[in-house]
Amino acid sequence: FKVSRVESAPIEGQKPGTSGLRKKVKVFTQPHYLHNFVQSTFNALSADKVKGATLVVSGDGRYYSKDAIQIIIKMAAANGVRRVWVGQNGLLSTPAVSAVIRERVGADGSKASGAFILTASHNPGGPNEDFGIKYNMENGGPAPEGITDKIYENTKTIKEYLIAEGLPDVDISVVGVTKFEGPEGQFDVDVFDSANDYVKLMKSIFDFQSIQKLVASPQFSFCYDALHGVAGAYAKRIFVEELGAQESSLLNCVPKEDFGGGHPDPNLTYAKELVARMGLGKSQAEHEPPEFGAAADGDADRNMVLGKRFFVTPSDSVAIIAANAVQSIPYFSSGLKGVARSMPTSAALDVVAKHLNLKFFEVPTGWKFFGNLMDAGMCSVCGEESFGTGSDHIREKDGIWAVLAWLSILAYKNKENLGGGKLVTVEDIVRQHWATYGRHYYTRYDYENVDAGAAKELMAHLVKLQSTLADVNDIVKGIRSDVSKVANADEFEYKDPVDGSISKHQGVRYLFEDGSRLVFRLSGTGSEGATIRLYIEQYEKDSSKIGRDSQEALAPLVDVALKLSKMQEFTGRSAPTVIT
Ligand code: VG1
Ligand code: CO
Repeated sequence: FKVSRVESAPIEGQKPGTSGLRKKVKVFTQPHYLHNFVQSTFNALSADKVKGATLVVSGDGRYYSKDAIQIIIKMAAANGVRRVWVGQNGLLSTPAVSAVIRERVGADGSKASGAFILTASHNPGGPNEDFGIKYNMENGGPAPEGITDKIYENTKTIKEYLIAEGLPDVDISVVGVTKFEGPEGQFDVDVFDSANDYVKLMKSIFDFQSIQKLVASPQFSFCYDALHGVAGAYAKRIFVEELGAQESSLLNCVPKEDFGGGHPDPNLTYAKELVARMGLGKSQAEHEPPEFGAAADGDADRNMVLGKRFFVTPSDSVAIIAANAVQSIPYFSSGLKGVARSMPTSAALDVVAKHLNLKFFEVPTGWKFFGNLMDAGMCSVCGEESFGTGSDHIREKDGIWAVLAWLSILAYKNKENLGGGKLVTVEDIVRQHWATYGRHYYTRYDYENVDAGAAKELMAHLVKLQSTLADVNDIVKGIRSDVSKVANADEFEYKDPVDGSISKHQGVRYLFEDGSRLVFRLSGTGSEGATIRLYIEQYEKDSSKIGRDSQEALAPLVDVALKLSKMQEFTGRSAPTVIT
């Protein structure tokens, strides 16, 4: 092939958000749009991460992925990349990409130095929906802000991009290496099995035998919903072939370009089929629900964990995993180095950290902030309220890992029971946790696709209000007398303890005297308009009060949050789009 230099010009709006660049497919398929972003990324990396390097390119299989992969292969070749690794059919979950960067060794001894991940995660897919791309670094984690800022700057000044001419499309449905000759020498495309490296890693972390015993027990039953995302490519291998679950326990496990027309977001609103099966829907399930259910998002880095007729909040989930990891999961048997959560995630993890005397960190929203802590050996388990849980085995959150962690805890707690005793259920584990550590009532209200100007005004109003605590308390008192006083309010700012970098404006917080919190922030993953997120939390230590319905328990705080922010006044919305 030859290298062709194509003249181009900046296109507006290519700023990567919380997790890469996400836009409608129609935006991505404009002339030069993807090309500009990819070239801007190459130009933001140091030369040794491009020339002669090995790159991974794959994603959640959504619409436009296959075309994008061929474009990126040709641009990589033209920019002097030595090899591109592609998961079969272009499929690799986000956690699997992270594992491949960190673990995979090519037949010739090569190691990858980075990856383009093609996903818009939990956003819908298809010709009229979303596409996305993000770059991950040599440690397997998302590019830090220093790099994403540089990429964005490059998109504003780009004049040309490089692409290989005369390089045919590579058949990515067949495993094997295809070799090409370019002006700078050989260029290989290596198509490999999407699941092997990941499955091997999971087997090195968990005790698969003890999980097998749980799964085989007649007292236990299991259900997993991939929402037609890429998790399906792993679920069959791990849950059915390795752990012995029945094939009928897999729902929507065939990856589809449009996720079957659904919203691949594992929460109580969008994972409808699973929710009904678990006996949590409005209509009662026809059969006795399974003991354990879980779902993943499009790129399989998120997870929702359910028990029979029981929802585990993601904030509780990470706290419970942290509290039980050392006994239940071989990878952690020598102890946890520390734990971390994102700022809006509930303080359930904080309480565990305190009890177990663990290092604890609170970082801004988005997985990239956990990476530095893990690289420095300061954090083993971390999580977000947005259905993200993970550990330092990779540098992304990991949906299937979280399910295996829960199965490990269940297997451990039921070691003595599987012969015929009464099963310790998911609900038992959560209630026991609340009894020990107290309960953090928690909910998140999302207002999606709000007018961007209105959302900015609402945030500006909250930032301004936050600076005069006395006024805030006058307003709060006027709204509800049964809510405690605001003790502190601020805009969250984070100083990375490893590299000293500072991230500002990460959300407005109102912290109450009794430990309750209201947090407001704007989403950085949407593709249209703005999404306002409101996070509401209340801590209850009194064991006689930990069994309430969470929406009911939080009603007074919700009332305060909506009035304090003038939500309806600014947005015109009388109700959120989604409550989780
Ligand atoms: C959301 C979540 C955040 C998560 C991010 C990426 O970001 O709130 O916790 O890390 O999505 O997850 P935002 O900026 O929209 O609130 V994923 O599975 O979309 O990569
Ligand atoms: Co995701």
